[in-house]
Amino acid sequence: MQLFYSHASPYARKIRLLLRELKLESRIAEVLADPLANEPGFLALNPLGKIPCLVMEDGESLYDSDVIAQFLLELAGEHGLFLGGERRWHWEKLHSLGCGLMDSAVALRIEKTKPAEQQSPLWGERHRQALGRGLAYLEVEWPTVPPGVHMIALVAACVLAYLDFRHPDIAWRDGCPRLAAWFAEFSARPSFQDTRPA
Ligand SMILES: N[C@@H](CCC(=O)N[C@@H](CS)C(=O)NCC(=O)O)C(=O)O
Repeated sequence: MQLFYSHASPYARKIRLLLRELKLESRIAEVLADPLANEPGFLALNPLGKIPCLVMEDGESLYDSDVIAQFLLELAGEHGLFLGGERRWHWEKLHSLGCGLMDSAVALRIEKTKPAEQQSPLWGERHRQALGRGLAYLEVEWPTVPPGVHMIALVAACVLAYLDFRHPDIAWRDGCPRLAAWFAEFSARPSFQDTRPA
């Protein structure tokens, strides 16, 4: 099987972290890809032209990152990483919050890379505000989140690392001391070190 990824993509990093945490690296080859290159072979695998994209043993491709994550969890026989139990819907919401933060951070990056005259102050500010409110909520909720490796932790770690990488001006640690303390510990994991943006 193959996983198409780029170093900078936080969505791809989430999957690369999961591969390592599930010890599936030997079954899936990682293939560096540039989605903006519009390479026909890649577009045939994912008509959306996005990474991550996984090619399964039978040659069929899978996207997006949440579908790939579910496939990998089933492959590894590990069903506990999407938290369940009495608070299941709360955990699902926090997972969605992390995914939404990722979307806002990537959208803000896209906004910043446009030529100045094409940038939208309105949308730039809207993404920044969503990030600010979402991080503040996650900071308050974080003590209730179970320790260990699960999808909420993987998504949060990839978002926070991406903010450091692409938006250091946001200085997220200033308002999020609990997340900062957790992130300092989590980011020492070999899976995280091994997937740092090159
Ligand atoms: N919802 C998708 C988002 C994937 C995504 O937007 N990937 C970006 C890289 S960070 C990409 O490939 N962008 C290229 C494009 O939008 O054309 C997922 O979770 O996999």
